[in-house]
Amino acid sequence: MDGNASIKDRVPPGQRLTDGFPVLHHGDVPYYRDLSQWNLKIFGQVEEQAEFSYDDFMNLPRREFGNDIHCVTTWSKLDNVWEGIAVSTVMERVKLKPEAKFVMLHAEQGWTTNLPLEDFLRDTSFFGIKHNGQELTPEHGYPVRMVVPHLYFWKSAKWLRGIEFMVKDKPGFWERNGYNMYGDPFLEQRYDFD
Ligand SMILES: Nc1nc2c(c(=O)[nH]1)N[C@H]1C(S)=C(S)[C@@H](COP(=O)(O)O)O[C@H]1N2
Ligand SMILES: [Mo]
Repeated sequence: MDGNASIKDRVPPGQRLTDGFPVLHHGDVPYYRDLSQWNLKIFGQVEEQAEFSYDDFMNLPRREFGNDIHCVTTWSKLDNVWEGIAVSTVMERVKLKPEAKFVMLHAEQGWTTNLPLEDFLRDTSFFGIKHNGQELTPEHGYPVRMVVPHLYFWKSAKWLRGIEFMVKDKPGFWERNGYNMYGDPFLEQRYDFD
């Protein structure tokens, strides 16, 4: 296989490549002046609720992640390099109840998105802190966003503030508004009827 063919295999059906990094979201960008009140809450089907302060979270060990991202509005961006915190690093501090099967990610201003637990726990999913060498801008989710590259990018909650473990799947913000509950870009699961 030549190089071009393999790039083609990395672009899901109906997607076009962009070199830019478009900004997309519902609602207002939070511009934090002070992160002393910031926290990340872990709740739902856990033995004990947990909460990270900004300093606790930023002091967790980080590593580099490389991936391709696919937005449901049809742009894909290949070869992103991120600095982030592995989901397993956070989960070392959390004891899940056996009933936990789904996750709701909670962002600033009540924005949410849902995904199955096993997709959240995949070793390609992570908490993103830097993108292509730069700290995330407020528009792209500063100080921390979820990154779940194997699903459409709307599952990658910007301005992440909470992780809720659930027994049953429940729709998040876009999922209540016609988007797919799962969102596999290679299967073109864009809308709820796909
Ligand atoms: N908190 C929050 N996160 C969000 C969204 C949002 O509206 N609020 N939009 C999602 C959607 S639809 C997309 S395509 C990506 C866009 O991320 P970007 O602006 O960094 O490209 O963020 C996702 N994360
Ligand atoms: Mo999106």
